[in-house]
Amino acid sequence: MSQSIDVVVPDMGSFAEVGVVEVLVKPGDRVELDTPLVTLETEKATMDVPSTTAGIVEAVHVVAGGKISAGGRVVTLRVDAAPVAEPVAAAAPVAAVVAAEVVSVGVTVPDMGSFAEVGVVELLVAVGDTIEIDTPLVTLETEKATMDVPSTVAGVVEQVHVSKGGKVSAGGLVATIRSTVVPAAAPVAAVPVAVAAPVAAAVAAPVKAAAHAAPAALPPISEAGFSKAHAGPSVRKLARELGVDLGRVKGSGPRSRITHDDVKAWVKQALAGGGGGGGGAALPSVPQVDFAAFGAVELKPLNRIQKISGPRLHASWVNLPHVTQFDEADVTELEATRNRLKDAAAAKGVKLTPLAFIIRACVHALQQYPQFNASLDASGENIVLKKYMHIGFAADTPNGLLVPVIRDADKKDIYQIALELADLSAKARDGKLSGAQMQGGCFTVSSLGGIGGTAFTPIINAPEAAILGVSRTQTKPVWKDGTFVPRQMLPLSLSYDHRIIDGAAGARFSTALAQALANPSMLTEAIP
Ligand code: CAO
Repeated sequence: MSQSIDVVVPDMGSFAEVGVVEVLVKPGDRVELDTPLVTLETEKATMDVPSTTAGIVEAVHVVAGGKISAGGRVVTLRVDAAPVAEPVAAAAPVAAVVAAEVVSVGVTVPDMGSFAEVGVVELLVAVGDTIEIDTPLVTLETEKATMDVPSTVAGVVEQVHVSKGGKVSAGGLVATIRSTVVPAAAPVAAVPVAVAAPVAAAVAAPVKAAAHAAPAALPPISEAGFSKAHAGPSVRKLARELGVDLGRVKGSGPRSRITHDDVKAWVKQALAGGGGGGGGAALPSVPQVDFAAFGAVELKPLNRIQKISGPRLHASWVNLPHVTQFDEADVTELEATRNRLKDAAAAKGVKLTPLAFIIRACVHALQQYPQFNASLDASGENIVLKKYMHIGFAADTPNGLLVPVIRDADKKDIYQIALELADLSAKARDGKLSGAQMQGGCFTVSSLGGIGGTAFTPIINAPEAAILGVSRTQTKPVWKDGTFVPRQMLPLSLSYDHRIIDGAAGARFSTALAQALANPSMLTEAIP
């Protein structure tokens, strides 16, 4: 004979109308005593409502995204009427009198359907770890799913037989666990096990003690992002426990899968005030939109360079208060000089583009205003003034944005700078830049002049203090000596870190830059 039992939400203190964030069972599921049924979330904590008895889920009365209060029905369970249960405590003495035996138990990969040779994407335990039944041991990933292999026994991990990046098939040994068990001959089976908790218990089961307060500094979980995040079940559980919105965590695993370490690192960064991965701890999240609901879409993963540069640009954008100063430099004389020099230079294999002159002009301005050749130190209390002048330039490559660095630009004339520009640009486009060729920059120039545009707001290449954006030179009427004359004007967009450079210094720097660009003799001089 069977009977139906409702499991209700226990008393949750002062909370009413609590959000249902996850429904963990569906009709037809078999649950055990304490199997989590739903996850609820208040402003302060995430908690599972556990089943108060073993049985089959007959009906689920809540939906993810809904609200529920204490006493509200969560599920109805069909429970087999069992012989009157002995108190659980009765089992203990029986087990205790039987000599316990330490054995090594091999945990193997369960049947995974039609999959063989499945990739091991994460090892979740190490030799010496104490684990419980169901502690996830490894995470496997097929083309279609990510799954954890749980331990079948409690004990201490004696040996791990798989390695990250390796392959396993059903039946393969995952780990050996040293476990304390009751010998098979012991009369365990004879011990009555409490299969049906008294019905009354269903009314007021305490909220599972495993409920974890969400750290106050972490942003709230956005369910849409959380549910779509590429992560295994145990990572999801950990994220729920720590109150981490998985949608904000960048995955470092294969195909950007989020690992346990990613979740922990994100929390550390968020609590240290670092903004939590790419999301920014205190930043409101961008709405998640199902684009496919509005028409056909195609998913194109970011390339390697975008994955690296994106978070760096974002970090600069959210951490550095940017101000962009716009100006124009009269480059009429400079262009005349460049045209005069460029054929002879080309004969020697040097392409004299405006950028070489612009970098020389930056050297002049940086020498006058050393706070632009500086960085704020990690404590945020000191300015590091650099006695060297390595200037980076943004290079547009088929693989994305790269910033090669011209070392000691202050010691090089325009010809040397032009040669290095061509060499480093070619290497950038061919993917042949070394790490060292992109390090140590003090100031960056981003020239879009060869492409077009009148002005833009470049993002500082943090921790540098400023970046110069250059747009396309245009011939404009300029008022000079009582009349309009055609002049070639180069648009400048100087973004600077307002923590260490004030507005007046920004305007002075761009004025000095414009003056240097207007006087090409300053730029073509030989470097002693
Ligand atoms: N106004 C008008 N024409 C300009 C100009 C300007 N400000 N700057 C360059 N040009 C011209 C050059 O003279 C050259 O013309 P010719 O071929 O007729 O001589 C042409 O534009 C192309 O120049 P270039 O690109 O070969 O050389 P460069 O030194 O100007 O630039 C590099 C090199 C690597 C900076 C450039 O190729 C590049 O990648 N630019 C994009 C940078 C970028 O993506 N920035 C945005 C980053 S996000 O902040």
